[in-house]
Amino acid sequence: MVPGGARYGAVADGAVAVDDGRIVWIGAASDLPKQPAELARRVEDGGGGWMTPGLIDCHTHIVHGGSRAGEFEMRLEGASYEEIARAGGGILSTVKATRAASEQELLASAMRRARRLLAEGVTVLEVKSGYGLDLDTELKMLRVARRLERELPVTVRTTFLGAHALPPDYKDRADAYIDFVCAEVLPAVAAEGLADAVDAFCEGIGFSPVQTARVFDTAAGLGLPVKLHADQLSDLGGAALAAGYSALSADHLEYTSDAGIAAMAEAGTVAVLLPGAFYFLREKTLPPLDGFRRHGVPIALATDNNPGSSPAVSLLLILNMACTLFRMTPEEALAGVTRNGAAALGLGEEYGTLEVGKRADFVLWDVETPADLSYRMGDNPCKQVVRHGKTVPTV
Ligand code: DI6
Ligand code: FE
Repeated sequence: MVPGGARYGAVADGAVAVDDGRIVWIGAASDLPKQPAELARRVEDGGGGWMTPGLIDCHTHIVHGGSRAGEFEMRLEGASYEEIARAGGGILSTVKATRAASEQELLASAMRRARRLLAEGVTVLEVKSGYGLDLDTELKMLRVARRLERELPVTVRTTFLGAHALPPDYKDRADAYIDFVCAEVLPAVAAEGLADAVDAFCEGIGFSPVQTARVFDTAAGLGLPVKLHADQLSDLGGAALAAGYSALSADHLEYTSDAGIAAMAEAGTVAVLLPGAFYFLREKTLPPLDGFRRHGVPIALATDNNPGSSPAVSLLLILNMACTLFRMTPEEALAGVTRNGAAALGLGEEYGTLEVGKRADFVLWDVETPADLSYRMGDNPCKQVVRHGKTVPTV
């Protein structure tokens, strides 16, 4: 019996064997057929720490230019997120800064933020485009996202989010912008192999369900899976729309209806909850946790790192917010950034749990119980991070 750990499928005094970057044996050390030194070329002692899978941040906009600290101040003086967006601030101010930034500048700022995540045991990171909204800048953002994987010890999955906001040059011509995304940008992104998935912002201040469906049809034609920013500020039926396209995930979901949840369950679409944005925008409507539980919809958690609604660079803080604000249990929260985070990226076969055959991505923690990961606000008890079988630096 593992103190505080029985509910986590925990193994006391466990051992893991790694070969060629994958887990080849895992279980109680007492079940090993021989002494570790007789079985392996190299043996490492975990020093009594807890081991979890590498953490997965399955929804970020970590590649972006500029800062929105000024907008943060405006909101504290009374302006709402939607008012700022409608006045040309918000997402569009980040679009301006991202267009103006060089690839090198975008890479440097994204690396600075990503390092903070990596220091807390993140080994898989999703990165979206969507602050370019023109062909060149969307491609630039995705190239930077791909470069992140070459510069840092992290697995990156990229998502094309061309339908994130309406660029100023298409003002009052949203359908024409969607035409452009579908006819030119998405095919160019796919031709360069720059996106692993396609996302859209289906919202009053984003795109309608009909426009979203057009983007999804184009993605399907190119063989790319979809995800959706759905039902964040209002219920436009986004969750059901995403499920209709067998989306990997529907994300945010504060306003999702029971019918939307049922459709997600049916399609196997993961619910990605983003408590950082809920907190930062001071939302009042909670995502329907009980509905997801009742229907058996897997729940993932992510930082949503972005300059407007969640400038968070700590996934552990997100675990705390999920427990405190959404009343998730620490066990649900941990599953949200491991097993279910992997599923939200279509990586469930390779990542997210400690199992034979999966990638040897794991973290050793200096904690008494896994609940400490959600409990200790602002702490970072990460002792060691192993990615693909190799210890990686975390600073
Ligand atoms: N929903 C969000 O919370 C982010 N994007 C989206 O579609 C916010 C992006 C921003 O404000 O820059
Ligand atoms: Fe987002």
